[in-house]
Amino acid sequence: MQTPILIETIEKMMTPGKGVLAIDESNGTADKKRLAPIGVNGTPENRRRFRELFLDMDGNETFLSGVILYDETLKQSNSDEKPFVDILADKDIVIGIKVDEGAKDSDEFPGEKITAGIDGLDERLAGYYELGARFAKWRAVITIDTDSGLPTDGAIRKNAEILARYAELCHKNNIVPMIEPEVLLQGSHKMDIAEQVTGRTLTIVFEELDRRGVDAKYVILKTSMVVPGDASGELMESEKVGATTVRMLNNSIPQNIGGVVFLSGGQTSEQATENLDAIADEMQVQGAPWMMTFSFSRAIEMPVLEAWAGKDENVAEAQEIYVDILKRDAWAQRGML
Ligand code: 5MM
Repeated sequence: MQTPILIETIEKMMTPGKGVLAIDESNGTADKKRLAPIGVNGTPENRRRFRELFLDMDGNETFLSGVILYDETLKQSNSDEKPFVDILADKDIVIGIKVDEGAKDSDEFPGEKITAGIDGLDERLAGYYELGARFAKWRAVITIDTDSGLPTDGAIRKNAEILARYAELCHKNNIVPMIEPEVLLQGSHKMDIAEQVTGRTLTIVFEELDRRGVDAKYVILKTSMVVPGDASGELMESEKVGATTVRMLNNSIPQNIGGVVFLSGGQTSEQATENLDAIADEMQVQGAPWMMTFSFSRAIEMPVLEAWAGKDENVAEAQEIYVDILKRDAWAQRGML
């Protein structure tokens, strides 16, 4: 493990006023959740056009410090046959790669999911480093269902053990691990439950990282904000989201963590931006030794994709919307909305 490489990656990724675009949807998610809703067929070429819209736009480097790609995209090019990785390298945007192979239904923990993809990961990481990736992302999924007693500590622990092993392999390959134990916002739980579950999950994840000797200083946490379940009937108030999220993080993560980035989790673009801004404000109020920024997928992509609708003549208008969202997220990252 060469710590100067990891430090350089983290410093670039956590540059104030910039964030990380998560455009790492696996083919199934890209086809069903991104392209189908705008009436576009899921083909390799249409996925390439979707990625081009976001990756090959003049000026996106003003607001993006990094992007997370999917394997297919890492090997694709723009319409002029310039590889996306070269476009990103020219802009000094750090390249990340999703390396998990999806959250699968667990036999051991009914109703819960365990993320697959550890087999052969060491070799895959070495190959991705050669292709230019400097960070890698692994997503575990934690479901809240209080009626069924979910999540169980057993499933959280199992996912945490796997996250720790993945992080260890990343460091071995000089790649910064972006660990993403996503606590889903889907459900009827109130915000206090979301705070408890997210805090418990992060505590267990960092216990397992520590047990494996993974130094949190060289790790980026990708986490959910603390928000009420989408079927809870509880109003989402940005100030409360900011205060609760910062409190939860201060209680659950190591002070020396490399950085914290937030997923949007199904919030609207506006909600995610406002909540990010409230978190930045609250970090000043409560004090927070860690750096944070955004790593949204849906909250950046969906309005842009709707404007694009798969038509070349809509690219300019869609990219105007894109840059506007990035600009607002970059302001929100500094609490300047
Ligand atoms: C939770 O999903 C991650 C963040 O996206 P949102 O901001 O929309 O919540 C995202 O990086 C996710 O991991 C990718 O979209 C890949 O998803 P799949 O379902 O293909 O693993």
